[in-house]
Amino acid sequence: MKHVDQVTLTEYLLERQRAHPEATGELTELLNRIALCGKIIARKLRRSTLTGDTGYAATSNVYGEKQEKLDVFANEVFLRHLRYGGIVSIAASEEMDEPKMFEHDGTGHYTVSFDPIDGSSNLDVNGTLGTIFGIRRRKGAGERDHGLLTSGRDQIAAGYLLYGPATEIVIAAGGRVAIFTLDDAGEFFLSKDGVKMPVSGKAYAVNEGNQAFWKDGTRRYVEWLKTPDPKTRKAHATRYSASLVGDFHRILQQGGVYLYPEDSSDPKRPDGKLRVLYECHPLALVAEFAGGRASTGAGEVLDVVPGDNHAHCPLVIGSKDEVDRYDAFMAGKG
Ligand code: FDP
Repeated sequence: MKHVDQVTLTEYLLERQRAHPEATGELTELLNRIALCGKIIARKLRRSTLTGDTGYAATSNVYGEKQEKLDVFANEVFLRHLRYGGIVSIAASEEMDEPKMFEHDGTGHYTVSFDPIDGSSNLDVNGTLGTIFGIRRRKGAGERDHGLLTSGRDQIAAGYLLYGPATEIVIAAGGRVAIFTLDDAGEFFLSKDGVKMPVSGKAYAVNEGNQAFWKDGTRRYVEWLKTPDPKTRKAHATRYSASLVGDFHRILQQGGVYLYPEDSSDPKRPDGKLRVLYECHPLALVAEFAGGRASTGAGEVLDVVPGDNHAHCPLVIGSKDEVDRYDAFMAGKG
């Protein structure tokens, strides 16, 4: 049997903190709170198809999308546990029109952006789900949105929770990516440290039903993914789960590429469906720290500065070789 060091998330974070004598412990506390939110959400999800907690709430979000009851629940869990202790000044979520400014504003050193439930269409069918988060240091109180609307490179940590056969939390911080798995004792234990994404991989994830609305470069690229390599006679395999977190988690460990490109299906949303602050920036940081890449097709996702807190951008994320190749196709060199 493989020997696994039983290192808890807290122990791991405290060890990492020791390498930074100037650290106050607030980031460790904040990451622990996010992990706590994940445990609470996972507990609710486990029995939601029995308890009647699935299905739509009476509300819609800012994008006009009907909110699931569990979207609303998960958003409230985050707000409840980010509120206390004066650590977080602003929390911005895909499910709220405006960021929530906590009352102790002026003392909280961090801003948190999050997507409480990613892959909502999987809620009713017990499919894979996730929660995505990005953490920035708060800028001066006088500044627009306290520094929330900045480049993804300003994130000091980011990551996601995955609710699958096991609940896992993936944290990218200090140039490193680590995965922790929730066990029956209610603790997250380190399962992989220093995660490196393979430089190329054989899986691709995209909603091909949108093909008619794609740019020519995207269409030709996906054709290339499906074309067998003359040496191996193998093409890339389609792996699309309708959960960005679920697809990304596979790609992080086995390589490949996920795309939600710009498409012309909705003139109000030419940059595709995904939101810069809540989905694209955090996962781009995880990808980059693991040696992968995230591109819009015209530049690095981490360099995108969102115009508002619900801005969108195209996302092509995964193994470096596959993302480089996408950029080449978009530049007409594919
Ligand atoms: P969802 O809206 O269901 O939360 O984050 C958005 C997202 O899911 C991704 O998780 C997923 O990959 C994608 O949208 C699914 O969108 P399509 O239904 O358009 O394929």
